[in-house]
Amino acid sequence: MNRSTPQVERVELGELACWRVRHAGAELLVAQQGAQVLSYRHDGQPPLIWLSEQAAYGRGQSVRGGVPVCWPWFGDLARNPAAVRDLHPQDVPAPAHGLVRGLDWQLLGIDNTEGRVSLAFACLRPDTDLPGWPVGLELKLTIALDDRLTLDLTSHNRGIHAVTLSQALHSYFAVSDIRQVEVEGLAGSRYRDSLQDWRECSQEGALRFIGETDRLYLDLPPRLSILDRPWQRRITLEASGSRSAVVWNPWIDKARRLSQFDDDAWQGMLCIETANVLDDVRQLAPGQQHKLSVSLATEPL
Ligand code: TA6
Repeated sequence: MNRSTPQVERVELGELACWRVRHAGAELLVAQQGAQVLSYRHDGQPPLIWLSEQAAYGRGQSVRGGVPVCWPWFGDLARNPAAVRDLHPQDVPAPAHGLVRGLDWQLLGIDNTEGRVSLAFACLRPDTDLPGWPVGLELKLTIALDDRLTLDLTSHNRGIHAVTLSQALHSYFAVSDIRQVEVEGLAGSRYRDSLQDWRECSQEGALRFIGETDRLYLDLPPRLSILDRPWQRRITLEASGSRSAVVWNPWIDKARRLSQFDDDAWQGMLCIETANVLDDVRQLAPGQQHKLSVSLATEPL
């Protein structure tokens, strides 16, 4: 196979139209629904992006794993700042992680130049009124593969009112054993612990895992990494347009309650979600844009 010429092919997984990209010894799989990265791996190595073995490829539901897009709010709307909550009608149920991860997105184009393949998607506000989608707010995701994988999530306020967003690129990473990895770059940052009634805590040193973990970190540097000694690698995340991230592992009990998730799958995955949450939510004035980006790579130890 010619390693320099990227290959892009359309494939069907269950009910979902997907795009498989092969380039420079790496393979990327993206579902058009939700513009969801499903998997990303380099030949001969364990995957970077984790995909559940119980994944269901059905219309209207997010696939467990990959990088679901959480927008125009992250998580439980009720736990968001008032400026984000106020965008959504009180009397309308608000799905977890917003409105777009199970919607059909439109492929705007595939660009294949200079050793970089990028797929651009747009999520258009459905004709059927979708309460909670701020009028005039447009959403695009560009997914680019060269020696790393870069996701750019751009919100553009073409409306006449200011809009405040919380959002996340909900990235699931594959790890050898959650009990033997650590997250670097969080030291000294404050975080809200959703498992301790959202109280504010401070991170001492690198983060290691001894149980269910569900934390929203704030005031972060651009670079975080997952140090995985058993797999002799470090996964790096370079963020821009973001000073916050969510770190999540369900551990044993919650794993049993999750859809599309083997009871023991908690051992081999870790979510680090590049975000704009809590103090880091973003207000867009009319005409303004905001780009939330993350670039993923792996380095040998
Ligand atoms: O990002 C962490 C989190 O909010 C967890 O609390 C857990 O609910 C996870 O997202 C998965 O959510 P989902 O709706 O995809 O099952």
